[in-house]
Amino acid sequence: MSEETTRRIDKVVYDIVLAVRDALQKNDVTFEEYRAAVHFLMDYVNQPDYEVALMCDLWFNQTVCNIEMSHCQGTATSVEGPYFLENVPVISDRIKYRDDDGEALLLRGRVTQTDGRPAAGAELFIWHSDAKGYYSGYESALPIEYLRGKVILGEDGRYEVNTTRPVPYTIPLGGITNRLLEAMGRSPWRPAHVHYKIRKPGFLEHTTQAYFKGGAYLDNDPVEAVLSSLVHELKEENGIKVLEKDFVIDPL
Ligand code: MBD
Ligand code: FE
Repeated sequence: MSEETTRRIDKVVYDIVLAVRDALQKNDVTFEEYRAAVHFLMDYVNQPDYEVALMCDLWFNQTVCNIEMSHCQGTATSVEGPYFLENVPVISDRIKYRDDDGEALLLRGRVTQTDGRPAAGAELFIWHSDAKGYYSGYESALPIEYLRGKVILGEDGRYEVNTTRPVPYTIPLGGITNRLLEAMGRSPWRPAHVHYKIRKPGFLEHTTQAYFKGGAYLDNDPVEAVLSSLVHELKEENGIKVLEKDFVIDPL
């Protein structure tokens, strides 16, 4: 490892240590409380590993997005969450769903670059939960060709995809991360959302989410990831709800 990397790791990790010490001091934490916390962390080791990712994403992922945004000109980015999958079907105008996956929703918009040109050839990944809050690929009854896909954008950078409208969602209720939230008196509910990720060589990977104006839990997201610019008002065309969202991606 280079000396520079060693210095960087020491700086960040030791700053975290100092911040934790500060919290312990400020709250007059007892030895008993400290031991209880250590035992709780030991319990995480025996859980499915996504629980660790879930806890980290819950507290820290949006912060990293905010840091990234402070150096960027593109549209707002947001938490990837634990349910992104790489090897999904290429789609054009339709995400595969089942009859009972809920209300129809049309996703439409355009991806441009900070230089104003369309993001031609970029990959746009879209994924969201079903009407019960499940993500495909994580439930055996819901294989990955459902409720997710990847659009290869054409010269105009536009996309238009039919799918269904996701509903509010809880983080896994039986999991240890929810045990932590419960112990803190916090809610496991996230507002309904659609996930997006845009990739184009030479550009920063752009990961974000869209929320629905007027939806439940917007003010009480445990992930603290609902930025006002990510809350979208649905339009209605020919009896179908439309979520219009444009993206601007940054060069590397
Ligand atoms: C999700 O669906 C999600 O998007 C995030 C950020 C955390 C947990 C579950
Ligand atoms: Fe999600």
